[in-house]
Amino acid sequence: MTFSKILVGNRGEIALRVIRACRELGVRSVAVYSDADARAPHVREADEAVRLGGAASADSYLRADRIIEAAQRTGTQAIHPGYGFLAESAAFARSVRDAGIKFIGPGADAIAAMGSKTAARRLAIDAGVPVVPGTAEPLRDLAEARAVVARMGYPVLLKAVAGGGGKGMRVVGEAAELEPALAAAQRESKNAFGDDAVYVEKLIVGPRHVEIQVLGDEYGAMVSLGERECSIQRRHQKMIEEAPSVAVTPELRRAMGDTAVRVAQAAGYVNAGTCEFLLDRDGNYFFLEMNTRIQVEHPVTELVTGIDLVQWQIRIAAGDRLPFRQEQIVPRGWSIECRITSEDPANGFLPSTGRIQYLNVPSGRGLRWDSGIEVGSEVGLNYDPMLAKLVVHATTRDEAIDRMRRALLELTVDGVETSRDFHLRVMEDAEFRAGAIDIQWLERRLTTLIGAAAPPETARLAALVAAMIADRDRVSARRAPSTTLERQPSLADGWTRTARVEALR
Ligand code: MV4
Repeated sequence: MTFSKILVGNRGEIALRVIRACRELGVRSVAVYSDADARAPHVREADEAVRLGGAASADSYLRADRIIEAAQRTGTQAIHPGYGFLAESAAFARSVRDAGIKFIGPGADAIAAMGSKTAARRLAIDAGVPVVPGTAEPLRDLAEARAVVARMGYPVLLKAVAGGGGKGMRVVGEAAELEPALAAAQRESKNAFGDDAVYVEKLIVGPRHVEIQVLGDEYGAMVSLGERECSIQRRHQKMIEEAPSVAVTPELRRAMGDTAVRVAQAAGYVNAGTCEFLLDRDGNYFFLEMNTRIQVEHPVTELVTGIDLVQWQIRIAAGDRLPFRQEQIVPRGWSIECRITSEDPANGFLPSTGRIQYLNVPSGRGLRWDSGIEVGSEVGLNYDPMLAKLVVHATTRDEAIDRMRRALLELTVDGVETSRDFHLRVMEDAEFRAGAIDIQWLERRLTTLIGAAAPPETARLAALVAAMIADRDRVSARRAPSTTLERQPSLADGWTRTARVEALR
């Protein structure tokens, strides 16, 4: 390892994830933090820490200049950007390199090429990779849009050239909708990205969202690490991911893997990256875009391949060669990840704020808990609502679902509302168990998945008192409540916490 010290330009669970990889590699880590994070776990766990500025991201984790200055001041040789914030900023990657520091990720040119969705499409088309029918250049005006769409047929999807993550997208079902949809897509793109360029694709109806992880070194070697099934998302925020996908056979895995490697190599890609595909009901797949960062859901790939993606990101940046041959990489077993967020599913996933009062973290066989919070953490509105990722690994998909359900029943987060009960309902859902999911599944099933009635006010009050008593027992006396406890077998009445069940007697 040629690095002795790395700066982690991020916060929360991904900062801790990178710090852990550094420790295992024998590399010192430098955390950066905002005023809101002065006492955050990532600051404590790193070997050194540098304050960036105020709580707002714009004053801290988005300050490229201060992050680079912190790296120089602490004598670090490399910066890991995590995900979000500056992770996919070609300008940041370039500034880091120009400062004589290694950016742990692809080159600025590859980031820029994949940042333009039309450039990525042209790259894929030139590499002979299937993309959704549509344009590879921005639409000049309404007349051109009409002409193009007349040839393709409705429905179509307008997309922002600078997009990704669904912003600036508009479905157009018929000719009359085209003019207002084009105006809306351009306006939204301009607001979100400062660029109103929009292009058009045929709308694929009812597909799955399947992505392929790749890893490439600086000497041209590249492998694909199998797929992740990411169809369970709400408003373009993924909520549950798994690896492998029930829809992917070994043959399809090989074909999609080769395709992902072809796209990445065409872009001169180095380090970890992910190619997103739509997979339709007939098993046809279409390249959508490439994410040039480590992704939130990378653990499911780590658990089925046994390969530490973050360690390899660091080793690749340090100039190591990949030692894997493609044939050696075979997914083993099944992994599922639930993103535990501070959102209230019963209230339209409204972000919830507060201090974490009590936390019972699941443990036992086949579990992984990647989290940025602890008891005492203040959950505010400055950053992403994801509190933790609960990840399981088991032999089969059925066993992975059973294990995730068991782990969710063990999980207690007091102090903020969370998505925990929502995830439990998904694990108990027959369609999910059958693997009958696509990108519209969650929206379609949302009312049943958040449907359980809240208990009446008196029960709430009784439950609160009981929880306080139980909490006193747990925290002060460090022992379980002495009453006989009975765990509800399921979420049938939407009310499972042990102490509260007790209180309702
Ligand atoms: C599509 C699509 C269907 N047809 N493109 C969403 C974000 C960006 N990565 C690309 N996305 C999609 N592109 C065509 N031609 C479906 C999605 C899509 C999606 C669309 C609506 C609602 C949820 C979605 C979840 C994943 C992907």
